Amino acid sequence: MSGNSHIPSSEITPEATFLNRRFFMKSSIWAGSTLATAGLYNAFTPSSEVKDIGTAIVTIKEPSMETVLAADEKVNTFKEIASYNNFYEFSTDKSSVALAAIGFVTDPWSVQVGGLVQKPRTFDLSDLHKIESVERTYRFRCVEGWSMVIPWVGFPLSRLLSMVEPMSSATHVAFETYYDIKQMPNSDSAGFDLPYVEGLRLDEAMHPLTLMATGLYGKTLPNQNGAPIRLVVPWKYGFKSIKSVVKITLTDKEPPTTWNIANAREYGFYSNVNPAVSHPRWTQANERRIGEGARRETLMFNGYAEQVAHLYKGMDLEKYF
Ligand SMILES: Nc1nc2c(c(=O)[nH]1)N[C@H]1C(S)=C(S)[C@@H](COP(=O)(O)O)O[C@H]1N2
Ligand SMILES: [Mo]
Repeated sequence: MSGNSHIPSSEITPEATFLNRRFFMKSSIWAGSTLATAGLYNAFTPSSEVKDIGTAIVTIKEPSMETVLAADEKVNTFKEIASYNNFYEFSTDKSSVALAAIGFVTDPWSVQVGGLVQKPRTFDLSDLHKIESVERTYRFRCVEGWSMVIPWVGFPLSRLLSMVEPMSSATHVAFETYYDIKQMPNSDSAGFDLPYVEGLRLDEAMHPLTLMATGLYGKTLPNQNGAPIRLVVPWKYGFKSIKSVVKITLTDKEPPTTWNIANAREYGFYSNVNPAVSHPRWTQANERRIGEGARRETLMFNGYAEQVAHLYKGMDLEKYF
């Protein structure tokens, strides 16, 4: 069962609040008003809107990590985000995933973190809820050519990785989705081998934009969006953002990734959003923002070039697509 049982209703933020607050991020919903570690953030700005919703939550301004949306960019509605999904284990029809995933058991849950780390550890939900979370509104672009703007709740993956102390030999991070043919009705027809696996370079995984999302719109993550915990890497195509994660392994090799195994010509390991590198079936130069008519131009690194371009300095992005 998912549901919002552990979030007091007074702390659930109405959608309208997000629309007015896109330049601000809020500290942990689960941890109440706990403030983020100094050092990571350099300014705290209590917002009047937060007072309006009657909570003790303090907004945090993180200038370097702000999602600066263009003036004409709107946050997608909860309904749009929760009813148009890719989660092939449940269905390959985007509008059928929500219903197919309705009974998915996401509590109890555990995430096993190991490999090249000093302190391997299995995190259960209560351990994960103790990790300080933030709200981040990110553009999200699927390689098929649609996109949304999503207000996530989660914590930077770097916080989790720091807790297990990666060894200096670790260069990459591998992720694995929960897999149970009894709970996932489309397992045999997903079109690729399960469990779904993904990977990042360690520096990508440690980048402050990289989140483990546990909610959206201030609510617990819906099953169809990858409950109870999924990766979000906003400058990469959506398929890198692996859902319902149960295993995270630090390695010294580039990990295998589901879509690359399925079709290496179409899907590379990096999969950075790049309007200049085309895909054999879908243009990457522009995109259809869900809820809008006209197509939008796709931005380099999905609009996060300022924050992430340095990670790929000197790399041929046609080759490492
Ligand atoms: N385990 C798993 N994770 C997955 C997928 C999937 O089929 N299985 N689909 C990916 C793709 S292609 C996209 S675009 C995003 C969609 O996320 P959303 O439904 O929350 O928008 O999830 C990604 N993560
Ligand atoms: Mo996707």
